Amino acid sequence: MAKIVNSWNDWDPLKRVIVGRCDNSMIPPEEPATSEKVPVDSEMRGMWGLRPLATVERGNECLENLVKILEDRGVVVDRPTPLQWNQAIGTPDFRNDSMMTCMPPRDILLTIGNEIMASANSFRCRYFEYLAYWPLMKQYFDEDPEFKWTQAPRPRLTDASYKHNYYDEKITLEERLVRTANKDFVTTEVEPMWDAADVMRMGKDLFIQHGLTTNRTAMDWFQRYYPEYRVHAVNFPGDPYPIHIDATFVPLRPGLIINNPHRKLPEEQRAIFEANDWQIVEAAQPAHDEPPALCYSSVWLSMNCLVLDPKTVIVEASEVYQQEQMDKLGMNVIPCDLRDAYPFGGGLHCSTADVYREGECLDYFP
Ligand code: ABU
Repeated sequence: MAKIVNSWNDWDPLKRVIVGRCDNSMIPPEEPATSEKVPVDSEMRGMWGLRPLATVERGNECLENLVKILEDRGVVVDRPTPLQWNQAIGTPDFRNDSMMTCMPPRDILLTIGNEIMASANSFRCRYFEYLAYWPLMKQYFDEDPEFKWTQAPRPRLTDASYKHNYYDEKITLEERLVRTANKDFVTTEVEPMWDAADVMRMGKDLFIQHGLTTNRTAMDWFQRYYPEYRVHAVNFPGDPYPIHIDATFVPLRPGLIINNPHRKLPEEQRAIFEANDWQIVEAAQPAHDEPPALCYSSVWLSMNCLVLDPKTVIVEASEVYQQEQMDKLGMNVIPCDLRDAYPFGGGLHCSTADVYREGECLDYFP
């Protein structure tokens, strides 16, 4: 029996990966956690339902572009099994009129070593998304005797999990920034809630973004679950919609990180990198002024790249400035046409979840 699951960071040579699917994707109905994320002027506000079929087909076409690039380079690609996401769901604690999608996998699955853990998302519409990955988890479980198949404690997501009236349509960008600076987010601390895309894995260190999708109780939970790792809470005061670390602070190889220039890591949190001779470089400007239509994410998906090994990176094809910068930083750049998959939940890193990268758990911050 083979070893199938192993990954400790985002840069070791990638050998096996999950790529999401857009099938049956929904714009979910508003709920306490999601309304906070959708900008006031977004064309998506107040709208919900199945995403138009033509956009789903085009999104899937983009994901196939990525699959082809990966397979041509010998990477094994696994795909989830989409559900009918338009079904209403319920638990003893809440009801929701629909689910969302199985894009992007990065929000749901966290791979640390030989363990893949399904996350504890704060969006009710994402409560059952893990089911799309369960056939793959069972396959890995059958084929890899060391694979640890784990589900983080499921949050109850009762009304007590959210600050009510936190969101107000009149809130200005400046007021949002004050909230981010004060680490005042829409979730409460009654239970751990976290998206896997808020966790940046760097061997023995986990850097976890505190923001709209991950709370402080989650940090505490991580430190107790992984006592042998160092868990660092990080936050980026310049981000009015702080969600997911992978369009903000992105490692390319040991010693090198690109940081969103609008979302700088605060001085005191930079110390650990500087003390260990890591270079933090400001990411290049995005090539677009606006995200594509019906997209939750920002233009900074420009830096949401997929590192294949410490010298090779896949960057979105239209993001010419980011490609140019990666090239200057000594990376071989592979462009991939993926922009029309952005509305389904993210860019190249978001659209994937690690299964196997060659390498071991190292201490980069001794
Ligand atoms: N899922 C990453 C989104 C980050 C951003 O909107 O900038």
